[in-house]
Amino acid sequence: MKPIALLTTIPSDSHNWNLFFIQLFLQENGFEVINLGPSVPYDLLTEACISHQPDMLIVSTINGHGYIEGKELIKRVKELDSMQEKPVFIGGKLSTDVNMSYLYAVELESAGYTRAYCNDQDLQDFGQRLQHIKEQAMVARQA
Ligand code: B12
Repeated sequence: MKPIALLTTIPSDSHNWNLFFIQLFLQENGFEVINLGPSVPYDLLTEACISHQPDMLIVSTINGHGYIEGKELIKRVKELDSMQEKPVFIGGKLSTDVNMSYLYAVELESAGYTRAYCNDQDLQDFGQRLQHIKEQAMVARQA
């Protein structure tokens, strides 16, 4: 059985090609992906976390509101017992300004994300982390 990645975005973000791209990237890296699609309300996301029990959560957001709504999202997700120890990543276009993007990424990691990505080159680092999470999930299933 493959590890499960729950893929979401923030409530205001209606872009979806980024979601398709990340879905394919996760699938190529050996994950079963549940893609909640664009404009996901917080309550729908927390319900999906409870019902699917994912091995990790990925937030892809590019509309520029990720640094605001991403903070509310992680607060709500980390209130769930089942998600407290699970890795949660956020990435995409946090801003059109490179320096602001890095500042927002730091703020989002302080808010509780395992890692916040804001540069297309970060996919290499993300891919390496996926391998680690996949191995951990397989070990946990065998235990
Ligand atoms: C297509 C597009 C649209 C389409 C969306 C169509 C659709 N069905 O998705 C339409 C026209 C509807 C649209 C609307 C809007 N858009 Co628009 N849109 C774009 C555009 C041109 C391309 C986005 C895209 O699909 N790229 C293709 C995907 C595959 O690439 P990507 O999204 O960049 O994802 C890559 C990375 O971000 C990264 N990534 C993404 N997620 C994650 C997650 C993780 C964990 C990791 C590691 C990496 C990662 O990996 C991907 C591959 O490298 C961009 C500009 C641009 N050139 O990027 C603007 C852009 C995203 N839009 C923008 C804006 C502002 C809007 C609107 C607010 C415009 C408006 N005033 O109405 C609305 C927002 C609507 C909403 N409520 O969200 C801004 C966002 C600014 C910001 N981030 O600060 C951008 C950047 C344009 C700009 N330069 O100003 N948009």
